[in-house]
Amino acid sequence: MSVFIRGGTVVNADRAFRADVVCDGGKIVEVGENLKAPAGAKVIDAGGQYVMPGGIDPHTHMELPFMGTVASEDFLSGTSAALAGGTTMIIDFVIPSPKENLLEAFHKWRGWAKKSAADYSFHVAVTWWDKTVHDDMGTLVAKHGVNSFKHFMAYKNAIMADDEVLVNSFSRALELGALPTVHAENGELVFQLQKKLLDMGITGPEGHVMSRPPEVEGEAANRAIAIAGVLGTPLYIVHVSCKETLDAITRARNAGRRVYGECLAGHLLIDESVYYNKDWFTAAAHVMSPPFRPKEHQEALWRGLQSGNLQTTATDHCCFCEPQKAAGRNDFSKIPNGTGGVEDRLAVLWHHGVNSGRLTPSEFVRVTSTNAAQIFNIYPRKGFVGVGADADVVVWDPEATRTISVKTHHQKVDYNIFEGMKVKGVPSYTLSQGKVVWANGKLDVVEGSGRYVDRPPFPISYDAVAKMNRAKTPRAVVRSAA
Ligand code: URQ
Ligand code: ZN
Ligand code: ZN
Repeated sequence: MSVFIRGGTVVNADRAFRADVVCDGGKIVEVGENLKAPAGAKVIDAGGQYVMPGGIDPHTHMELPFMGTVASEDFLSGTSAALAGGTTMIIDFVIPSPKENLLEAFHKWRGWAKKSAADYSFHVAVTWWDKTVHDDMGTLVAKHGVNSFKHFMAYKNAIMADDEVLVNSFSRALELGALPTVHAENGELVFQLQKKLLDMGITGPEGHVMSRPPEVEGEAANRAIAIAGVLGTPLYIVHVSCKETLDAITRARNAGRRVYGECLAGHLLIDESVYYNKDWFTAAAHVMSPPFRPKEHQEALWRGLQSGNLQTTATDHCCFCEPQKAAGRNDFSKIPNGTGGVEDRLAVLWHHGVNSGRLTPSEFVRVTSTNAAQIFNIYPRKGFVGVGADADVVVWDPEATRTISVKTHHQKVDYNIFEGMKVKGVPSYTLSQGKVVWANGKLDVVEGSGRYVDRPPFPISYDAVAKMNRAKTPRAVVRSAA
């Protein structure tokens, strides 16, 4: 069935303009003024509303096995909640355990994700190194549409990548035309600070934020940027939470480096006071890494989005319910790390970003959808309202209001980090592959309708960089030795 979205204002990253939009066969087939509705089309009246590319959340962890448990949100419930909030695609993570074969892990995660109700893709984490990892990275790029590899610089004795893994994997990514990404926290510092705090008898959630000061993130960000610089690779830093990391990215970008930064809706709006809440679970529910920071970091992150030194927004949606968080009741280092947000990202960013005047509607589209599509090489199929693009569209009512609450959200988790937040601007319709899946406050999704989205590598620019890098290094070394 075709859908005719009439009378709205289309908002893309480059401009906003009045146009009708026709969706048919899962694609956008016509965009223009005063169009005729195709016979039999479902008509949506978008008068006074915005017609935007569906959100892309480049950072989620549905049903992630982590810290001795499994995230409560699965791929069906998580993608459904995303659609209810106007996000039409997620990029999740395959996270092999050390020594686990990357291809086997990839196929395991692909199996879990089959139930998705919206399109999805996967970054693959490199958590160890040997020849098989080198080879499997090549297979994942060549045969399975992976163009980004994640490295956790935190989580010592679990999935932490040391410098040997970082240098080998970044180099391999460069050869493949894939993008290295990092969770930038110095895992050794965290490990030692955790021990020190526990020895001092600090066992509550406040110990979590005390064990991960901003400098712990800044050091890792600077190190990852330096490694990428020596090797000549671009770099994407996930969940930038503090000024130290933003400053490192800004310095690199001002020097002409291709370094990207992602920030979370939570880090833009929630501060570290949550960890000192008298109610243990309320505090523990907010335990995620990097932790929520003192307020001054929030304004810095907003400036980062406004200045273009941060390119994407995400949620790091990784949910654990109270019985799961209770594992750390007497030891904060055992509280499963993760919070939710996939349903609320667009609304909180619109309310605090656009309604506040920090972002224009086009800048909102840029940081919630288009930049992620371009960085991960799926634009203009995704992140664009235009002929030929996937009909992943959100019709946005700027006048409608909502109070965010665990009582009404669709996320499978027993708290909401934005609890009680009143927002103005919510999705009235969400279309996924041209089907209306959210309308009048109701979901109408089909389990398993989501597709795995291949993301091609960027061979051209990286090859050129690699050649330049190889050419430069040997001669320079020979000359200085002479
Ligand atoms: O570190 C991550 O991104 C995963 C394990 C989710 N948990 C978190 O605290 N961010
Ligand atoms: Zn992380
Ligand atoms: Zn994450």
